[in-house]
Amino acid sequence: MAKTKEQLLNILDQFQLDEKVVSAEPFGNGHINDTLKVTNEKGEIKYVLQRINHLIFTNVDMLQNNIHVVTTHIRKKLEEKGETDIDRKVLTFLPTKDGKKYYFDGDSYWRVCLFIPRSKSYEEVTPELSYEAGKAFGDFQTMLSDIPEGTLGETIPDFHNMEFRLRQFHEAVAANPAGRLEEVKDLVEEIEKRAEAMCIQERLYREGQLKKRTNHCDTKVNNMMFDADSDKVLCVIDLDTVMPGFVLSDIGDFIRTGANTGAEDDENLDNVNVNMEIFKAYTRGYMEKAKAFLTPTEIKLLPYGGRLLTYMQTVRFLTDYINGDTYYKIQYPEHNLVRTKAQFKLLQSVEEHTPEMQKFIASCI
Ligand code: ADP
Ligand code: GN1
Ligand code: MG
Repeated sequence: MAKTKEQLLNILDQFQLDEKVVSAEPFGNGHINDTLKVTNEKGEIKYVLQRINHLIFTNVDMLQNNIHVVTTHIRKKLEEKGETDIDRKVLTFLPTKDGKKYYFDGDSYWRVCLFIPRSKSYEEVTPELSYEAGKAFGDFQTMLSDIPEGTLGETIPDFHNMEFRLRQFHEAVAANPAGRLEEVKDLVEEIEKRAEAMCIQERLYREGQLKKRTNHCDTKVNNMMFDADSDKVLCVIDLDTVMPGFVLSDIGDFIRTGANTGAEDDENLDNVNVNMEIFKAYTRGYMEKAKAFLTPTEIKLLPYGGRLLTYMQTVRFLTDYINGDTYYKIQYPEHNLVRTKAQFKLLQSVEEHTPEMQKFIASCI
């Protein structure tokens, strides 16, 4: 439900803010939550207000508890390392006046964090930024690698479980609720051809050869803040999906987003290809940090990360299109189909470049 300015200010008033705030305006372009920037009387952006999509994150208590554990853990690590300027290096969420981690206004769940000053995010990256991003996500996983098993819940159960995503896809195909199946049958066939080969992680896990670790699970380029002056990464943001899962998520999703020469919803498929310079830079940065904690089995799997996450996203967009757009926010009726086609084009490009990717990763070890 859309909120008036007065209602938004009233929501903000439920939180322990240090300053008087006067406006909350839309910010960012996520597909799931609603994000607003909040300004003070001088017109400075001070806070970020988010409405949590509780149809997707159904357990808001677990979600906010996970985020609390992760941000406190990172803060402690940064303090131990003797870092300064810590409020710009980890998100700081503010409690409500009655000490809760979120506010429920009767229909929506809200949270507030500090806006990170003198920072910027990118929708597209250069190889230099990509290298920084690789190091930052490698660091992020390293810092979280000693959170004891069982501490964090799965905020979306089986979020990056490929077998589960294929089950949802098969259910959509069988039910065909929006009558769109005929139009996408070639894409359905392409998904089926690759299905078995894309479920390696789940099989290895069942056989006891792969463990779960704490992943970010949404390592899109715009989910990290860079320092406005130095272009070094300050902070990893968008922590809703930080949860136990398989290791390929955090290399794969960056390659899927950062190393795409086109847009995620590009209508011109000629624009969409994998940018190998971005891939190499990210992988080099990531490996520098992640080498220390990766097991030999995980290292063997890495070259397959970009392919897997691009395939998974193709499956998820297509499932949503077949279901009649019930999950992702769309801007026009064919949006999920356009996203599916662009994602599939990217997958084909990643497949073509797989031998080159394998060779490069081997050279980083
Ligand atoms: P979404 O779920 O909508 O992707 P994000 O948490 O990623 O939400 O926020 C969207 C955008 O808002 C980010 O890409 C970033 O540019 C900006 N942003 C979010 N949180 C902050 C923050 N604490 N400080 C500065 N900018 C932020
Ligand atoms: C969603 O919230 P946002 O837009 O960063 C989605 C990701 C997808 C992505 C596709 C909770 O991320 O998993 O990869 O869209 N998040 C959730 O662009 O489903
Ligand atoms: Mg985001």
